[in-house]
Amino acid sequence: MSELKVGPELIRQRGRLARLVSLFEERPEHSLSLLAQGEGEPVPRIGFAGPPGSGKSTLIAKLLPWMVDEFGEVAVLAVDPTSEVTGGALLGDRIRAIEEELPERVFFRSLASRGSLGGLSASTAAVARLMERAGFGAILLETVGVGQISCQIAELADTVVTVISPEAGDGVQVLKAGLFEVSDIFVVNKADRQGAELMRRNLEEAVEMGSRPEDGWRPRVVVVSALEGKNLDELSAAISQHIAYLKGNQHLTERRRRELVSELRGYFMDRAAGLLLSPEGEALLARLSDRVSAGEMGFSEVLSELARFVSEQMEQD
Ligand SMILES: Nc1nc2c(ncn2[C@@H]2O[C@H](COP(=O)(O)OP(=O)(O)OP(=O)(O)O)[C@@H](O)[C@H]2O)c(=O)[nH]1
Ligand SMILES: [Mg+2]
Repeated sequence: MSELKVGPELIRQRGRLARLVSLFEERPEHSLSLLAQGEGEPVPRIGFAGPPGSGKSTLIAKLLPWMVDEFGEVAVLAVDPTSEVTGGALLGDRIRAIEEELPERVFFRSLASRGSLGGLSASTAAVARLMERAGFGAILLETVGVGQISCQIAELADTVVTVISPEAGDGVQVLKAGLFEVSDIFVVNKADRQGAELMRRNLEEAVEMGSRPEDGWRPRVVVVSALEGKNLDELSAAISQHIAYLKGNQHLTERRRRELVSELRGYFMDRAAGLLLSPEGEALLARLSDRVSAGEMGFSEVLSELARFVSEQMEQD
């Protein structure tokens, strides 16, 4: 794997950036080569989750001018496990309009799953790391739908903003998806409609009853109307406070370390499994098992042989 050099100049080279995104989407392990350049300051990743149609994209579009003022260039990644055509396309339209208004400052990309959900979350993490190195000041993630990916948002995003509309059933969907436990900020959107106030009270009660460590973050509940641009200040303040909380407690650094540990473990295990399943690996396993059956070799010697094989093969890469 060749080492990639990526610096803050990349943010201005949109063509090269787009090509690297495609590469990392296909082969997330390439993002590990960026680590040779050392760890930079972690860039906040803010995830927006919630039921379809609750207003995530509208809200992101309305928040972008503030985000850009607050953090500098912003990358928006739409994480769509379903397809490239449905929900993600909608987001695309809305964010692209803003991308045109703030062309130098916003980069939008839709990441659709080509394979497994796990693959989508690995490629999202890889692309987020690329954006971090390219000099973006914040990374926004919008997930589409309330499936499994919206729960994985907690692994990908540092700040989880769950957007709910007062429509019947939205609250239930959030609970069913397990989003309640991972949310740092609840947004009751569409305050211009009936039922927003009741939903806020219910959420606040639920937050009050929930358990959390004494020094933990108390999830906020904010009522807004993305459409009318109402009360967005309160939401942006809550987002800033959460980021300050994470930075103040070294949580961001710790999160990146944990992410890296799990990536390294994952890639090593994938690579080792691939080698043992290769024709050479299969042949070695067959030879070793014959010797074990013949009483010529013990279990720990077998493991040493396998470890040697894996390490020699990996060095040849
Ligand atoms: N009345 C009202 N409608 C809103 C508000 N915010 C968004 N909408 C409308 O709700 C619909 C869905 O908005 P989106 O922003 O696409 O919602 P989303 O959560 O991104 O939807 P998916 O990406 O499909 O999950 C659109 O018709 C918006 O115009 C609001 O504050 N009030
Ligand atoms: Mg959307």
